[in-house]
Amino acid sequence: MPQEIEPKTIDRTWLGLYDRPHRDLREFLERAESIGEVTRVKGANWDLEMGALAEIVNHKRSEAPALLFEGIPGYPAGFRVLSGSGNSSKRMALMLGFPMPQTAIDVVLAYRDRMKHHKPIPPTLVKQGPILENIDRDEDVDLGKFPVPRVHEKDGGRYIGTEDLVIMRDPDQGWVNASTYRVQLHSKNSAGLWMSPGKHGRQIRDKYFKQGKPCPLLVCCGHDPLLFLAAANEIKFGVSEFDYAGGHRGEPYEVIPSEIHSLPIPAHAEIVLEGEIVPGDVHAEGPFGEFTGYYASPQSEQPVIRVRRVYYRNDPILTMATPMRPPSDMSFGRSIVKSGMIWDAIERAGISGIKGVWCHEAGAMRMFNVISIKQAYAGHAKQAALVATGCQAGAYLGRFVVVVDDDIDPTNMFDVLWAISTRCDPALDIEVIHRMWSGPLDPIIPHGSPANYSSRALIDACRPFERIKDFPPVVGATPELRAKVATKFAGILSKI
Ligand SMILES: Cc1cc2nc3c(=O)[nH]c(=O)nc-3n(C[C@H](O)[C@H](O)[C@H](O)COP(=O)(O)O)c2cc1C
Ligand SMILES: [Mn+2]
Repeated sequence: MPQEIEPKTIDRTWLGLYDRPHRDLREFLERAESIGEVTRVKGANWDLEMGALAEIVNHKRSEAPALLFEGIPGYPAGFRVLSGSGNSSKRMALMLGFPMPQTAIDVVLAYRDRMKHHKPIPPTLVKQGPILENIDRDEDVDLGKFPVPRVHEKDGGRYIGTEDLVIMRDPDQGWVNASTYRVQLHSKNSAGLWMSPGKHGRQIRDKYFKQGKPCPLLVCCGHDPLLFLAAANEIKFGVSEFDYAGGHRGEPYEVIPSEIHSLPIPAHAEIVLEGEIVPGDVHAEGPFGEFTGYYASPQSEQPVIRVRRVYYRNDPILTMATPMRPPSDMSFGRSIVKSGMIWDAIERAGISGIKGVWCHEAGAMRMFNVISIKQAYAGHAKQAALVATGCQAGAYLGRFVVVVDDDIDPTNMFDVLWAISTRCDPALDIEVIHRMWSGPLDPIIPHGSPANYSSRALIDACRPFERIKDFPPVVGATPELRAKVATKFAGILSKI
């Protein structure tokens, strides 16, 4: 058998405009700007103005452009902040190497196709890269040199890590996890780290702390948005987000071993902090306005990162995500990826007939997820709902999973509510599952509760399978009648 050789760009097209992935965040921004997907903003203050502008712009319209803040008062002219790197169908497709999308579902479908042959590609070790242009060591570390935003009015401070990667090595198995956890600026060389119970970084931290050891880490605060996509989504424990993102890119990321802990620094990143958290070394952290739309967890004592190295490029770009009452500068992009991941998980569980998945932004991209299926047998709908609510991509902080027939567009809230209203008999078709994975950010869990659980409702809004054939027919003209009448009265219709 000849060995199967997969060309690098087998299924990658970057909107049909490029034949290789962007090298880094800067090249991604150039490409996005050339198709009108970036707006530059001069003169916004780090203190609340960038956060409020992100809110105004993203509440004004869906798929708003990314905002590149430059000329930030009080900072060197070239030091920039970026909001909303991947928050549109086009930016998401550009990031992942997909064709030009017409709708969000096109991106979800492309993601699902990609995952049929996606293979993780581990990073390549290199010695040099632009991230080494500047290195501040020990007493020269001063996080205050970056225009770190205070995002919302009731936040407990400034957050240097929002669209970040917290990079740690599992002490037992040696694999590297890279995930998005919020990081608050405490002083010129210290920062706070908040990780919810169950998250991989939290599990890894606990392994070090149980042995009484410090947990070494890097915080990358500006990078290719594809790395953020991997870091901010629940992928398998034991699979490095670097490898997963590399698999989408079709080429390995280049990484440089860090000076103190030999952790992988993305060679083309913008700003990377290196340090460690130490058992018992804590400081007040938060509150922080979160993605559910609430300040759900009050200030609490959290581990302190003692920062001993800061690596940064000339004129660095800090990436910022602005959680808020949705929609936000990341909610659209996250709906796309979460929908693709849950769809993929249902199919990997062996279930057929899935026609669409959409995790609504109004449900904070996790809490109101709709699946449409072509029912093939009794119990099909509930089987899909159970996987969607229990799979790794869908389990954390979920709430409602709704399954609808394939004549309902899962992205259309009006149609979904019509299906729930008319095809779901609450006593029979709503299943409640108790004590599922959640955490302190869940507004339904009382402050300080040690029980980080919440329940799920699985809503079967499909026609009952045994009655599919004789369920009352839907009222509406046939396509033929509609077309005939629309043609005859085209003149009137064009004025309405
Ligand atoms: C902008 C943003 C900020 C986030 N902040 C946190 C956080 O502070 N703590 C946390 O536990 N999860 C946070 N998350 C969610 C995690 O990134 C997500 O659950 C991810 O899958 C965690 O990685 P892991 O699966 O390797 O644990 C955030 C997500 C986003 C998009
Ligand atoms: Mn992980």
